[in-house]
Amino acid sequence: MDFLQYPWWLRAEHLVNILFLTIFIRSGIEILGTFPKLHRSIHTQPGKQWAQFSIKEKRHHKFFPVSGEYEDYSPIVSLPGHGDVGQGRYWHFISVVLWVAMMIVYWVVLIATGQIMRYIPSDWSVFGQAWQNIVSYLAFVVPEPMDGYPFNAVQQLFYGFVVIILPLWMMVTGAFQSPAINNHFPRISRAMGGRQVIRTLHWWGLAAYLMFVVIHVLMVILHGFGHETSKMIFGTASYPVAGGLIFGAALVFIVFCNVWATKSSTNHPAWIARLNNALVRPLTRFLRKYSEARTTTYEAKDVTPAQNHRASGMPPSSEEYMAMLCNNWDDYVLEIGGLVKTPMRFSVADLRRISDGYFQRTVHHCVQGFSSLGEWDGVPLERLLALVEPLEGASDVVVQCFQNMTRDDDLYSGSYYYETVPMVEATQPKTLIAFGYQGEELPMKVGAPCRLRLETSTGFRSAKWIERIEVVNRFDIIGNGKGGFFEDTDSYDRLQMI
Ligand SMILES: Nc1nc2c(c(=O)[nH]1)N[C@H]1C(S)=C(S)[C@@H](COP(=O)(O)O)O[C@H]1N2
Ligand SMILES: [Mo]
Repeated sequence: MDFLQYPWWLRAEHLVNILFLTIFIRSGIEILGTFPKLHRSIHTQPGKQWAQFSIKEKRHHKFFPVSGEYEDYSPIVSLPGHGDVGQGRYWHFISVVLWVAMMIVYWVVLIATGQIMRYIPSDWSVFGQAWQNIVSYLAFVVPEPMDGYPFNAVQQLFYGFVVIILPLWMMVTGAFQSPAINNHFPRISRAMGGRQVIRTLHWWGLAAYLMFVVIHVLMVILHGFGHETSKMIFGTASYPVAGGLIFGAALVFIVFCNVWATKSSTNHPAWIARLNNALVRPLTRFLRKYSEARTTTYEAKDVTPAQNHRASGMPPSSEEYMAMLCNNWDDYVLEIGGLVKTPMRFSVADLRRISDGYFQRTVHHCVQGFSSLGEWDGVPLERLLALVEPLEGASDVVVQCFQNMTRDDDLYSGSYYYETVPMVEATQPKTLIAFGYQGEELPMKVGAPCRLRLETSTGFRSAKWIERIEVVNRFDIIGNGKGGFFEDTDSYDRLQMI
């Protein structure tokens, strides 16, 4: 086997990989920045993080919703910068979908051609040699390549790690960031240490990529920039000037792509949404169809106590809402109307009766990254829909909230919070109208008198403080027409199963 040459497809993959790496590292940092803390425990209680990338402190004597955790990173480090997590997630998934496709082709070709062996140590002595290579580098002596290989032992181990182990690591830990996947395979998630440990493992992967990039670039310079880039472009070290120039041009192009991506997100967010719809939606549609939440794994002792539950959003502040709250919801009725045969109204006591003791324990996944493990008492929405009987053509269930974002939340403006749920999701067994938590009334901060739970979607769709529910045959005439408050205002994707 000839390992001294670099086949053209390997060189091509190397260049395209640099582009993908820059996009998903930057967009990954954007996502991290919206909840710049790492936890071991699924409950993500403030003050219990083991690492943080922010200097913000928990504010005492003040309600601290999780939107206060947002960090405003510069577009130089994050894509697109300034906490635009909707666009950051679009870029992360667009680049990851393309990158995974490329990596699969690359691995198949590596295996089919036998070139995979260039990255696999031929015997144990390679590890000993690698250690000597490190000692040699520390003395600023560039070690000799191994016989039959274009690189030395430590490089072989290093490349093997980045080409095979690290991508697999990122794919698995990344997949489990998805609420659909994580709640569909709760046992596997648990075996890996749970949602926050997996998030931390994904972060260690990011750290490994960053360290790799720094060391790899240093090595290229140490070995000779022209010499090395000639190998990257032509497969041999014979054309250092041309290699250096072409590789330099490729880097300029990659910077250009990153600047274009950043600017497009700011100036033409809808373009990126369309790109996402074309590339990522097939995957999210698949997950919506085949990944129902399973809830049997968690026990009562695993549940996040209500008072420790991290909350998102400021509760409704209208007098009407307060009056009902003070009156223990005796005056509240949940109306389900719209395109249905029999519009109906349910008091909380009615809901409790129909629920007949039903509850589910599930992991909550906010797009920001915080989590909790809830025990929700409620009625599967399916049962309520069966009572009101949606008419022919009914396509979505609209959940309207008491919360007026301009009035109630300093950080947001816009109208009332709402979310639309396609019938396929609305009738899944774990789609719940929750009115209680661990046998108690639903605390105000988590959505009293009742809230939606969509367990295979990211948290923002689980609308809290429900005022009324309406069955409709189109949602594009509600709000800005994108299907929900954050979809309308913040580039969030309604089909957010990942
Ligand atoms: N009405 C309303 N519902 C909402 C929100 C909100 O701001 N207003 N925030 C959403 C977001 S972003 C998340 S992550 C979850 C959080 O649920 P929790 O507060 O129970 O943790 O509620 C969702 N439902
Ligand atoms: Mo969220």
